[in-house]
Amino acid sequence: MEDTQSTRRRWLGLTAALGAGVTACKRSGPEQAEETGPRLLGKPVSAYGERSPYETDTRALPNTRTPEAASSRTPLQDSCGILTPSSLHYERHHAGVPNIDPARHRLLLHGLVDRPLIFTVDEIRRMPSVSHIHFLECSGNSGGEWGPKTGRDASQSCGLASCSVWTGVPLSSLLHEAGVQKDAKWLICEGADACKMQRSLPLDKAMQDTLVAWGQNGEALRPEQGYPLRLVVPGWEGNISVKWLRRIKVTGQPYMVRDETSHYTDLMPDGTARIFTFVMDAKSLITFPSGGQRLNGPGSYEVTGLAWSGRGRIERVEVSTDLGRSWQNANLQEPRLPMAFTRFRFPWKWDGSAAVLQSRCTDESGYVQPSKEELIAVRGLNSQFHYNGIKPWKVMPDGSVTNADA
Ligand SMILES: Nc1nc2c(c(=O)[nH]1)N[C@H]1C(S)=C(S)[C@@H](COP(=O)(O)O)O[C@H]1N2
Ligand SMILES: [Mo]
Repeated sequence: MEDTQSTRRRWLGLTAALGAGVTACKRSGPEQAEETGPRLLGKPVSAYGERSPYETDTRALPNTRTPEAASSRTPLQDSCGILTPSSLHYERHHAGVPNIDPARHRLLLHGLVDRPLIFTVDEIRRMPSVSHIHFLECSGNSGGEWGPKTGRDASQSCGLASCSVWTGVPLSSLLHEAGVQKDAKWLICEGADACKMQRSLPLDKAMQDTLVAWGQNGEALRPEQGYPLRLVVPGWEGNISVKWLRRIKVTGQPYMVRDETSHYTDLMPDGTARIFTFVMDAKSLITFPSGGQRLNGPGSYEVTGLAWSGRGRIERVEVSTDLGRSWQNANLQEPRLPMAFTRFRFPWKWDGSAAVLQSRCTDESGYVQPSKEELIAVRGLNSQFHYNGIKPWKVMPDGSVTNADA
């Protein structure tokens, strides 16, 4: 520990330095900083924190008369780092957010198991848990990018994706507890919301890394994210991460439920449909500068954005500032976690002329994010889901930034 004298000497030194600075400011003009800070008490401590009243980012809300069966979007353009605050995590509900009392909620695990089990939320929370950072992305994200009029800003283009640290029990622990029988191959997972959302989950993935999560970003899940229990199926389309989880039935086959037949299938150019396209392919997005933002004159900027892949880690992100003629590696910020957002940064000197900025990522499987043209060449234009094409932003000479087709 430092003795009081040396602490005081350091403190005096600091105030002397500050004093000199303040005096210098006073001499420089009439707009001196008011001496409010040290004399007035600030707000008292509070039981649950709030952000600064000067911060105004919000989720983008849909223009719809049925907001219970809709989605809100994360403002990725304003994001920093790799985590999404829970209050800005995108939402996708098919029947609104149920109000569930955790004391009365139960999770039933039955079907092809030796011991059917009913878990209370307390019992789940008592089991050994893990915390993992994973993105969640709706496979309908960027659906508008298939068309001629694409998203005007990062949220509109790509805001059905967020990244949180999820805490929960590996689903494999619950399955071991129940004793999975040898004919078991699939799990039918059901939510407690009014639509009783169901999805069929292959047993392999359930055993590998799927979580029954109860925590999000250091506290309980938000009701919008599935409080008190949800599945987190890392790297797979958001729809299969069933929220408000209340039942898992172990079966020998998938059930071909509504959300894997009428939706969440991909109609191909030849009229056949892909089904059970679970994995989210690698994708990246420049968040700054992005549509709706404005550059304040030519000079140095840091182009930054996010990249992620359902197949593991992001290995490489390249940035082009010249309509795709040349590409250069961006810096990847650690930690670079599998199936999580990775932040990339790229120093750029803007000369003030019109420019098109694009990012292209490669994941650890070697998969390279396609251009819109490459994607359409394979998938055609019948698909609503799984769009992961490169997103160009256009910087205009006046500094405004728009989508490239504006
Ligand atoms: N029970 C239930 N689970 C659900 C949904 C739902 O409406 N009900 N929506 C799904 C869809 S389509 C997605 S993309 C994700 C969205 O999760 P989030 O709202 O936490 O972002 O949850 C999935 N799980
Ligand atoms: Mo979704």
